[in-house]
Amino acid sequence: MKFISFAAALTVVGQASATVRIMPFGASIVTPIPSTLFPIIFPSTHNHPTPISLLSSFLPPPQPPPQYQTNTSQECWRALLYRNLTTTGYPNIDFVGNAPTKKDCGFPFDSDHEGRPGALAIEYVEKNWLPDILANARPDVVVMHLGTNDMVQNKKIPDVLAAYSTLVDQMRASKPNMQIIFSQLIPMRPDMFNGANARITELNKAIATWAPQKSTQRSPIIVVDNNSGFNVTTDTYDGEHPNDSGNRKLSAVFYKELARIIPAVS
Ligand SMILES: *[C@@H]1O[C@H](CO)[C@@H](O)[C@H](O)[C@H]1NC(C)=O
Ligand SMILES: *[C@@H]1O[C@H](CO)[C@@H](O)[C@H](O)[C@H]1NC(C)=O
Ligand SMILES: *[C@@H]1O[C@H](CO)[C@@H](O)[C@H](O)[C@H]1NC(C)=O
Ligand SMILES: *[C@@H]1O[C@H](CO)[C@@H](O)[C@H](O)[C@H]1NC(C)=O
Ligand SMILES: CC(=O)N[C@H]1CO[C@H](CO)[C@@H](O)[C@@H]1O
Repeated sequence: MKFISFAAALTVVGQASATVRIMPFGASIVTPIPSTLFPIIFPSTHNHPTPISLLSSFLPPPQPPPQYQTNTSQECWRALLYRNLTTTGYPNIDFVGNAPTKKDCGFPFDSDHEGRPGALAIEYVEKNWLPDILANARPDVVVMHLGTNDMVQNKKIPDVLAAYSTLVDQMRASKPNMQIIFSQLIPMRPDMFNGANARITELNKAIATWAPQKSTQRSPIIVVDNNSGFNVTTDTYDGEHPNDSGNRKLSAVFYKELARIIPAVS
């Protein structure tokens, strides 16, 4: 009997440690622009429509081989998040995604992600990228920060919300109980891109209304606020992309929700 309960306990342990696949999803705030490619393939400033269509022609698969971005002070929130989760009781995670850029943050972490520098939410829908990406990556959880470029390019908020809804539908088609951690957008220096930050603020407000309507019990959309308390002067290196300080903030916000979700889905 003891043996049986031991086996049962093992089974429980086995179930509890089933791998949870987590896809970081977005644009250059999810992965930085590889300096070796910039600006040839990946657009940096988002007001260059031509490079964006050039970028589009590379996506989705077949993918170029990974390009390692080695600046350890830029945008390493995924690395901090991965290390923090795996060392505090959540080792059973696998970051997934098909984007080619890998990041060296000075310590080992799982650099898989779906961050496309310059990408718009609207563009993901127009180009119908996500279904193939999901079919390959097969995430259980999506951690999403996407929409900054839509605001930079002055897209209409209802159109961005419609794109978000389509992306969520595609996620649920891939996995009916997809868990979606949906980040409100970090701020941007107010003088950049014709005052895009004001539009980011509007979009964040719209997200707060849209998300609960689109959320379901089976596939919740959990909105996280990465905007309040984020300082573009001290938390970014260029007015837009997080530096070490900003990375710690993003990581901590995502950590809080993932620490709750991972045990529930594993
Ligand atoms: C890393 O990025 C920061 C911020 O852009 C920059 O100041 C620094 O010079 C870069 N370091 C290297 C080695 O490229
Ligand atoms: C951001 O940090 C700078 C420099 O410390 C400070 O002057 C500014 O007031 C801060 N902004 C916000 C919104 O907290
Ligand atoms: C970025 O983060 C580092 C580390 O927290 C900090 O020392 C630096 O002042 C920040 N600001 C910029 C503009 O790099
Ligand atoms: C790391 O995890 C702890 C909880 O164990 C959390 O309080 C902290 O904010 C996290 N830090 C980062 C950088 O994610
Ligand atoms: C950068 C940061 O941590 N910002 C905020 C994240 O959201 C909470 C509210 O849920 C704020 O208190 C933080 O300041």
